[in-house]
Amino acid sequence: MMKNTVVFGASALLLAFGSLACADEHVVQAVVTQWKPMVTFAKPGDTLRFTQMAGHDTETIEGMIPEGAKPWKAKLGEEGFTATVDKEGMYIYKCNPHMTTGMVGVVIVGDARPPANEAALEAALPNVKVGKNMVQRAIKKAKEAMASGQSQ
Ligand SMILES: [Cu+2]
Repeated sequence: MMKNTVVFGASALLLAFGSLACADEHVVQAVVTQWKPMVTFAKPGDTLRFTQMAGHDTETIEGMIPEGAKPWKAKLGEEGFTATVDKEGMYIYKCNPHMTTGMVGVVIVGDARPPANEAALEAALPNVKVGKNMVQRAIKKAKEAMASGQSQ
């Protein structure tokens, strides 16, 4: 009886650790005026960690994340800022100082192809106030990355 309880306890502990270890952290570097990688693949619960952020910030673009997802915004130069992506779909984010020169990144969460909100993002594109063409370019890159299965 006692032994069973101990074994059960150990399994529960393993399960708990297992689910924790399952969430991955993806590093996104700010390199000059680009995100590297520009397109990241993730699963719900993963985090993005932004590095080399001197002179940069990161913020999700309004209307360019899955419905119900939590937007994020780092301060300018905030090193090691992390954002957790809980909802499946595409998230598009920018660096405010360099958005118009193409510093727009995408994280694709989950395995659905196309992502559930891809059409919604494209439909919302006309509402993007600044750097619309760069958002469009990022969506195109994301599609290429999904087709090849490689982050870019
Ligand atoms: Cu920047």
